[in-house]
Amino acid sequence: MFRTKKYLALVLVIFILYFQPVPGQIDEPDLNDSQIYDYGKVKTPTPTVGLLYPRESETREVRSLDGIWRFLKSNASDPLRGLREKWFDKSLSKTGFNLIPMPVPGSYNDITVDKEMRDHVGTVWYERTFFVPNSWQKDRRTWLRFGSVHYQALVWLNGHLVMDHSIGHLPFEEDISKYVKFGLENRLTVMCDNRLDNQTVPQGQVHNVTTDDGVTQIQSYTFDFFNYAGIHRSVHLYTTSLTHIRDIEIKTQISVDGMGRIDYRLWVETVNATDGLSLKVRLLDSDGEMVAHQKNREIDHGTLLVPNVKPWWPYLMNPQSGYLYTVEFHITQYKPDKEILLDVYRLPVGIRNLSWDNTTFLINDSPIYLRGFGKHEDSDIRGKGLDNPLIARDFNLLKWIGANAYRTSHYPYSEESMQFADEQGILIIDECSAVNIDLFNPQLLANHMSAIEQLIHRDRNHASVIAWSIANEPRSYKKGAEAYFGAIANYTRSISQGRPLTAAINSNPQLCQLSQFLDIIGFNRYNAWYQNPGRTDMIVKQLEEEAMGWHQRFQKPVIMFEYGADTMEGMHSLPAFIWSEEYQVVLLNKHFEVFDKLHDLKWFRGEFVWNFADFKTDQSITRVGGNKKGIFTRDRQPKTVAHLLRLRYWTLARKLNNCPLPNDLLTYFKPSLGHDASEL
Ligand code: GCB
Repeated sequence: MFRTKKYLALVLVIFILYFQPVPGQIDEPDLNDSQIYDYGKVKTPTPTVGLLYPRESETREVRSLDGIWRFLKSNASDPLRGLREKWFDKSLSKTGFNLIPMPVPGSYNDITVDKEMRDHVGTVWYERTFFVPNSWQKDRRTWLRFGSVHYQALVWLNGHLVMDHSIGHLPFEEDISKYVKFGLENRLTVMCDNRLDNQTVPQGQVHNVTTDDGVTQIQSYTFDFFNYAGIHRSVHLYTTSLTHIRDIEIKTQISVDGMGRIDYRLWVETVNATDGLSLKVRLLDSDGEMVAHQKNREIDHGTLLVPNVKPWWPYLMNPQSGYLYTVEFHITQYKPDKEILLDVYRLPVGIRNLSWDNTTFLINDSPIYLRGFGKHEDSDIRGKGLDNPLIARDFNLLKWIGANAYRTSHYPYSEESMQFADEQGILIIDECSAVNIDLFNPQLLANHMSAIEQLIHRDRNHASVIAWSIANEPRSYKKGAEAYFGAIANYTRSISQGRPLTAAINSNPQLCQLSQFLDIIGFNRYNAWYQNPGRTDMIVKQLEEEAMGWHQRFQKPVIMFEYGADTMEGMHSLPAFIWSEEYQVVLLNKHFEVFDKLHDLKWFRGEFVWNFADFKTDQSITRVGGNKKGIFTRDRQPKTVAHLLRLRYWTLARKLNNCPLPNDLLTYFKPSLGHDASEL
């Protein structure tokens, strides 16, 4: 019976993939710019459950499946051949094609020296084998979890389809206990499809083009970063007891008398009766000392009170930033003669307040001014693959430069980086993967809502996350945008978990039909770069007027989410000329002048340079080896401007939160300044 169901599911998947509208090739819905749909009929996503980050405990084991997998690239002209021929039924080596070694996690694009591999459009196949011990069989569940695969993944275990997930940059998992062979070898097969169309988030188009070698498919997209693909984040196996904690939601608050409060909800998956189940909760401080505890007959919710709480503060806003407690949940069961421990899960938690109104944005009742970056997950060879040394280096650079925030432009970043942000006190504007969306349509809305739902579900327990960004540079000036964004914003607000809504907008205050639905207005503007290139004398007035325009029309706090200039490291020019290091210095300096004026008006709440580091884009005549607007090079070394930005960010931190300055900030001038930022 079960086999029949699985068979039908596979047929359905093949059918869906086969008839998925690949633009320019098969039927495309007639999307026209001016059509306004009735979005009220679009079903909201089913809330995700599960996906707790895999953590070991007394009751849970975690095993990594990272490493070198076997890999096969399908022929671009026949991406579904592997499905038709059921390559998942046997080892990929039986296909007769050449398999190559492929690191997981990682993007596959830059691993080989093959242009076809770099620019591949369509499906690729990954495979590996693994063993699980017999001891995992009894009274346990075995879960298989992917940190992310871009864009669509189908996963088979020993030939059974166990997962199907779309939208890159987000985790997914399944209980595989029924399919796993305990004490024997297991074969795991993944098909990954990188094609983007008008309904995917982000959107793209696949076209047929005629080349010297015949007709081939190419992927086009309007967003400005390379569409890296593959198994981008770690793959884990983990075990739980049959009765176990499936999901946790945390909300924190601090009252005026310094009492911290943690409200938690648990989703506990139980087997048979829930009689005798109880929950013990312990809160440990960063030294591992217990500071609060509770025994609870209700196993699905409760509140912990924490006297004299140590609040979670952003970096440089308080000497003790990024303070994390650990909340420990124990599910036990009372039998007549004993108490059995069924599950333990530990979650790091920062306790803080977050609030905002029409002008201010407060953390622990103190106003926040954000100084940071738009970033990318991008590096040489690895592409968008999870890379812990890179994450650690980036956080060291953020701290060196005195930043306190970044936006996860233009998609959810790895869970490991979110954990770093909590620990280091770096504030996150958490963005979903809706970049440059256009041609609004109901299926896009459904996928966009799902992208937001999965993002919020994944990241809601992070103290570092202070806002949800629902889109980057959407075509919010177009007819149809109001209905579309009204629907997206309503939905996001209904699940927003105490965070404000924002977006990075490049329309203008008069035309934008999205900003009315936001709590914080973020805008992107490239004065003296895309607008008036070379004219650094045309920044100040225009920028000031634009920022005022956003606030006047919407009466909301305003943040500049993007500004900057492409800069070739090592290219110098005096006087400054575009693309030179000097030009980036002058351009940023002019922006600082405006930011300082705006800051005095209170509602201007932050400045984010584009970009933290140089990054790879698709090939284009406006890009020299990628986007070069980085303050750091792609290999994370500073350009000249990094020193200027460092001076600014630290000066701001000193002025606003009176933090001590680093000794090497201005080595020569330091004695005369005596560390008093007002003299800088
Ligand atoms: C933007 C986009 C960003 C680009 C940047 C640029 O407005 O949001 O993705 O990379 O401009 O440098 O063109």
